Amino acid sequence: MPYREQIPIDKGFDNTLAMLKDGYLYISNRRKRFGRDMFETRLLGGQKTVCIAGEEAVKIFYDESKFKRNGAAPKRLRQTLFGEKSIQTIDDSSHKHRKQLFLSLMTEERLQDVVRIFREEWTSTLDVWIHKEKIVLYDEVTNILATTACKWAGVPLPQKDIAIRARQLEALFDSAGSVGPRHWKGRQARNTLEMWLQKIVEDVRKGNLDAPEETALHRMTWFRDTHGELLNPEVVAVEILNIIRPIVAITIYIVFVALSLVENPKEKDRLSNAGEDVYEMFVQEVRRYYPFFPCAVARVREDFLWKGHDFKKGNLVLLDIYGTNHHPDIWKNPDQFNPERFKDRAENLYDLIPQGGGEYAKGHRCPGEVLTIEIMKTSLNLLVNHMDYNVPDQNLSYSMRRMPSLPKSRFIMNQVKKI
Ligand code: HEM
Ligand code: MYR
Repeated sequence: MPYREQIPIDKGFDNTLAMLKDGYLYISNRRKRFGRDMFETRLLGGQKTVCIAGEEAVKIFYDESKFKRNGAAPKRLRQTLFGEKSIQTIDDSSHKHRKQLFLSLMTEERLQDVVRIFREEWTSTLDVWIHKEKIVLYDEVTNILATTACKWAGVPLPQKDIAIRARQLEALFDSAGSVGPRHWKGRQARNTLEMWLQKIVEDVRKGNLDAPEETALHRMTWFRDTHGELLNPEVVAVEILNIIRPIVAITIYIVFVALSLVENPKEKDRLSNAGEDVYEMFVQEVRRYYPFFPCAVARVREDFLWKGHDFKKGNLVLLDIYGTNHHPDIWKNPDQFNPERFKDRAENLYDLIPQGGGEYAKGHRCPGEVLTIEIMKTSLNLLVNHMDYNVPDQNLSYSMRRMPSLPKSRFIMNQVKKI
């Protein structure tokens, strides 16, 4: 007889409110209480859900024969963060085929392009910052990234629209983990942005707008699915947003980079004019340490037994991203910020998972991970070596309940100078 047991249960008909209340720590708090990396709960309308964490859990979660994504993401996420019929919600051959489209945009050359555009935008904005009494880094970098993302993707964005589009793109990720007005703002922003991009896709198809061959706009507009058909303009718009929106979301990581320099002043000295590897270690630790994506969600494809638990077809499973990045079996002193932990660390697809785990082409791991790391390294270099600034008194604390989290003051700087 294979070994079976009843895993701990977080009691209640629907614990969605408790999840929103505990935020990033919902799964970790219960794992600690139960002394197990796996427990059962009821979420999202009382659906039976198994929460899992740790390296072994990442391996099973990214085993495609065991889990699927279609029908897993709740409607409120599709209406804000993901969009309908997006890559996050498909499986098997159509997923792999579409994943190649995303990965084909991330060539060495194209990554250099995005970094170059970003650096140019930051540098010209710095000329404006030096004349301002103070700036809010989160808002400024959101605008810089919206401009960068549209330029890189081939999407026309007139100067007068930058601030408006940047706020709408921000609303897509800012609304995903919230209820009430903040959530509604995201849904509205999605409708507006999808309509804007659909029109652009139709213009490209009619020959009224030129999209350079290497851009996401061109590639996605002319991409053919596994049946050889072009995607509907609505789906193209959804997937272009899957490029532009997360590039804008890097603003959160950049603010956490700035915060980490305040919280760890000694690190700043070590970074000034240090080598590429030191920058890489630093941003890896920022991605591990600070809260961003709380968990990933999938559904059981067919019944299977794992570590004594019967996973039943259709059950929801949440992989604890934040908790795995702080798991004591993987990370020594997980709650200390220490970039040195990445020195000579062997690459592992299943332990550092701020942007998902497993292999890029086979599963749902984030195709924008290298781009994110490169943009973060560039920002760190700009903050440390190319500008000087003062961080006045402000509330830099960040909540473990707000998803996505970010410092309350959104990082105010004054006396900004170029160096
Ligand atoms: C998927 C995080 C930036 C494009 C994901 C996943 C996570 C994630 C956790 C889901 C993994 C899973 O479901 O198993 C992040 C974070 C980012 C970021 C924290 C920092 C801002 C980016 C960037 C791009 C991007 C810059 C593109 C330029 C995508 C796409 C998917 C995805 C298209 C869906 C992949 C699939 O379903 O196969 N990301 N990401 N992300 N990300 Fe990112
Ligand atoms: C992006 O894809 O735009 C990048 C990251 C956005 C993170 C937003 C996090 C908010 C909470 C989402 C809950 C996910 C539960 C499955």
